[in-house]
Amino acid sequence: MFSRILIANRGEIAVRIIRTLREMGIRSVAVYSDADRAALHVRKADEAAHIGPAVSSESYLNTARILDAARRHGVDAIHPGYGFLSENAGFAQACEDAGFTFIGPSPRSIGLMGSKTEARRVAQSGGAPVVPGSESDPSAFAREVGFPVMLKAVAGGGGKGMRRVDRMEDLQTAFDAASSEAKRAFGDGRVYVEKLIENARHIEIQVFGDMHGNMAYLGERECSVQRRHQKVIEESPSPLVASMPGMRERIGEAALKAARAAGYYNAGTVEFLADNSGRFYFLEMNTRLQVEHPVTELVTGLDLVRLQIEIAAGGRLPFTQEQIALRGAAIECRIYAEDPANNFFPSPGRIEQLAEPAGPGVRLDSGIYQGWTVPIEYDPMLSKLIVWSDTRERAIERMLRALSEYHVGGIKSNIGLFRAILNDPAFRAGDLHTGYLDLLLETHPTLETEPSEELAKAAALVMAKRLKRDEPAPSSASSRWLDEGRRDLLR
Ligand code: MV4
Repeated sequence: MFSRILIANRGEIAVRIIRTLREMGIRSVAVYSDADRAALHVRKADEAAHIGPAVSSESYLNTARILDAARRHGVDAIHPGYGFLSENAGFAQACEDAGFTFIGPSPRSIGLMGSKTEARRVAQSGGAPVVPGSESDPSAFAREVGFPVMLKAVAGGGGKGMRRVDRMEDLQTAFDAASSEAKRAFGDGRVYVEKLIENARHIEIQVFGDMHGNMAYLGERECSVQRRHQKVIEESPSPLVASMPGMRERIGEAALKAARAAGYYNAGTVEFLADNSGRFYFLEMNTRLQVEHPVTELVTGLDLVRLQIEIAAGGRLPFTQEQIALRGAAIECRIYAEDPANNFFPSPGRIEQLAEPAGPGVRLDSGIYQGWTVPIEYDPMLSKLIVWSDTRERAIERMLRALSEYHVGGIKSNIGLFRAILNDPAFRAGDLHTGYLDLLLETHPTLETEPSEELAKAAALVMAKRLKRDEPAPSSASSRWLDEGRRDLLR
């Protein structure tokens, strides 16, 4: 087993990995940029290495500087987390060439799945259903299967270089726009075409393989609640999969077919589009641990980071497919420093107050602390709030309770938005698709996500005045203890 591991990442995922390393008795080495000198992951690690300025290209995305830190600290292995260099085949290879174990799949698997067209070919060759599509003539394809179609970047991901096309007259213009967007974003302007699957759900399968040829799927996650390709809520099990007899086994086996065809090992996620009839199509494969991995951990009882490390050290999968059972329901809310009332504009700044939820069935994977300043240079995700309960209904109730305990002061956050979603009848019914959140925001343009500042000030004034006169509050929640506490706060 490894004795020292470097985490080539930051924020909540670095903290998450450090926690498992501590449990395994492996020393953790954090890396940090100028902007992250005081970050939580640096405080929690056993050792820390400064790797450069705030700009990612000179720190968290800089292979030479990360390998340099790995050498200085004498680590055995490198965990890439998610984002940054986690799906960079060149980085995985460079780690191995420098004598460090890369905790993830082979550079070859990463490379295969990095090209969306190559990934389709691999998945199809393994026997997984893929969306009908073509790499040659988009107009011939559209004539044959009909509109709407979707143009996609070969090097794509995250919706960049993607265009919906509804009419033949628009095809060429859309193709050129998608191609130049892809060229700008990925340095690769190649575009291909697929039949568009309307109002689909985004369902993904967690897979795990070892280097001895064993592989299993660990259930699904439903990630349909998203905005601009940014996931907002994820859950496991998927309400759709849970309602369709045999679907979990069918989609799970399809995921394994795609992964096997890529010679896959370690943690991976196979993404599918699914319609309400239970048909599904391979979309792409993510060759990393994902942000939303905790919902799978809560329903399977497994520590996916520990599994990743054991497999990277040459270990065998410690279970067979038959031993995997999903228990209860888990939901994750991604807490972002952004303002839902102002078009989700990022809201970095100093965390002036922080009250964090806890209690039965509540897990908080956080990268922040009170008094820390959220840097503007990186992704504005602050934390992930994850709950588990025995049923989906109770998990929703538990999430609402946990959210009511969560206060982040000094910056804007999307905490209030989740109350609106979790109380929405369509969400409660599990009636989801990738357009769900846009639709909810459209139909409730004045969605109350935060009590207004004026209202908060007025409430504080009323309370101050009442306490000064020694009048108890008229509400049933009032008591002398409560009043005494409030008086204390106002002193
Ligand atoms: C699609 C699709 C409908 N039909 N492909 C979006 C990002 C990229 N990973 C693939 N995406 C989609 N591909 C076909 N043929 C709809 C989407 C899509 C989507 C997929 C997953 C999660 C959220 C999404 C939001 C909008 C569109």
